[in-house]
Amino acid sequence: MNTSTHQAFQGEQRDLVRGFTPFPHDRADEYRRAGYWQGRRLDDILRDAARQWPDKPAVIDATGGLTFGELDALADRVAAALAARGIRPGDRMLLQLPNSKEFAVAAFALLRAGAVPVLCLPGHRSAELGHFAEVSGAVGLIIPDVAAGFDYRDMATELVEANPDLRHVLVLGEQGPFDSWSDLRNGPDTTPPAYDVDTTAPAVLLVSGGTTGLPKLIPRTHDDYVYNTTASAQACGLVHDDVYLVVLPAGHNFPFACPGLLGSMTVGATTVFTDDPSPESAFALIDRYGVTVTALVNALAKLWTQACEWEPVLPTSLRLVQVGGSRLSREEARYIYDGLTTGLQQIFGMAEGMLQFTRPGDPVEVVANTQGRPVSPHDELRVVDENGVEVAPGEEGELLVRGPYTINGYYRADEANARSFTPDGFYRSGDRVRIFADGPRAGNIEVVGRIKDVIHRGGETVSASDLEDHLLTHPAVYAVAAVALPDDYLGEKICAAIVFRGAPVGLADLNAFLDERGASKHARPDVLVPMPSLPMTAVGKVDKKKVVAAITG
Ligand code: OOB
Repeated sequence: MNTSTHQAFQGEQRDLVRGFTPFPHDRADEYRRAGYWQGRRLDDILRDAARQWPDKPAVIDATGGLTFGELDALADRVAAALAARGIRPGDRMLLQLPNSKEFAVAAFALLRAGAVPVLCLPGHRSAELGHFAEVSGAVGLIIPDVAAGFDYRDMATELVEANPDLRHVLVLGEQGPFDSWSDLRNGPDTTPPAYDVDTTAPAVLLVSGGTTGLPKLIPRTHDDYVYNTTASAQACGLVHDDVYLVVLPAGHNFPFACPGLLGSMTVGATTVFTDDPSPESAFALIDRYGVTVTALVNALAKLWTQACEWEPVLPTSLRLVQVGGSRLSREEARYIYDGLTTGLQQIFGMAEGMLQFTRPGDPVEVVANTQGRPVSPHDELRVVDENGVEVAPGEEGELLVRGPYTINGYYRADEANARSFTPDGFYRSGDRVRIFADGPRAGNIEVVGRIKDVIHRGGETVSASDLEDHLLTHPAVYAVAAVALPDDYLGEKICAAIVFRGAPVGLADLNAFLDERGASKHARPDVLVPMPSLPMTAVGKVDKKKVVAAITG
């Protein structure tokens, strides 16, 4: 590389770290000394897998498969083509492909080129993508032509008009007015230009999972994310012969790296992709490839459990089903454990970093009643009251976290950072939890709800998750969201949006049931709205904003 090109590359990489909060030096040193941070690039996970198991299938989808050797060579080839088009190390690129092996090719090609993928979900639309492009300063995007009836090229046209910095639009399928992904993929084999990588700088930008406002960007560094994947793979006891199924959107942290696609690679396990989460289709795939591990959100885990009652082909090869992303009541956990698999593993995770897992082999008491314990011995957890003071062991409070793979700030978001991080670098999760201090669950966490998920009814503050838990014990209630509706007299009134298993139950009967259970007198729904299903976020969590919008019109 000549000197002026080298300087240009350095410049791009400097721009990447603008608005990025690095780990403080003392903690970084500690994580290196502990052996967690190894100075490895994220795409070295693939490089190393290709060296060790070149002929083992790495990724499979409906159109075929690629071995680790093939995927590695393809990542190089596409990376060289990206570089030839002017995509520089440090550049950000929005990646929004459906679940497919092309997602893996694109993610690794970008990483190989030194570019930073912004991992969007297929359900994101121009409002989110425009926001990600603007905040990240992305130079382009990679999209499918049409998926699930939505034309991503139309959205790209709109985005490019509003944001001329998006110079590279690559389309998988019919390219329309843009460039063709296949041209890059099917070009000649070449080696991408070499460059230095600072493994303490961001490798990928994840998007935050909140349902309030637009998602924030979450910078995950090479060092922390490599550790995230290897530690997750270890906590799941993932082995070479496992077969992992990506059924949640592949760009979400959970199926991408907890342990997901990346963690599977660290042990040479094969990853199968599907963009059809229906039990009928997924069970057939699980059977065909002998899938042993997968990651689900609650709603999907319950749907699969229900389907076990009638599907002719059952997912018997599964040894571990990770369930996480939102609260799972004890009844729901037990339902999944009994009906789908005793290999249930509860995961409490966040794109911001910290992960808590129950472990294979844990007693059912722990698996069904807790959300597990930290993945790293160096995860630091604090449970605090509303004044930020630590509560007594076993008491409820807000969870603050810090550790070897938890971010120290959102990307280019000073205001949010001032709110979301303590001066000593703890992330305020907004989750209300307790950590069991004694008994058979000692050391494990329970997520009680979101700090702000409360309904202010008259002078009372009612916890939505409390009420949801009570209602979920009713045999006719399949799913529920307790939400606040505006009320002239009370300020807010309590609404229960309920999906019933069969015929709906009336409000008076439900309230009599709550009386019988001894639920707090204040936590009684004022309004009951039966729904065929609850509206979901892009990854499949109940979206309460949309529930309220659906009810209030
Ligand atoms: C995962 O990540 P995100 O970033 O989409 O969402 C994080 C938030 C958490 O702060 C918490 O509020 C909620 O989702 N959450 C749970 C939960 N797991 C996540 N709430 C209750 N119980 C659980 N088990 O959702 C995510 C990331 C990696 C692995 C798994 C999930």
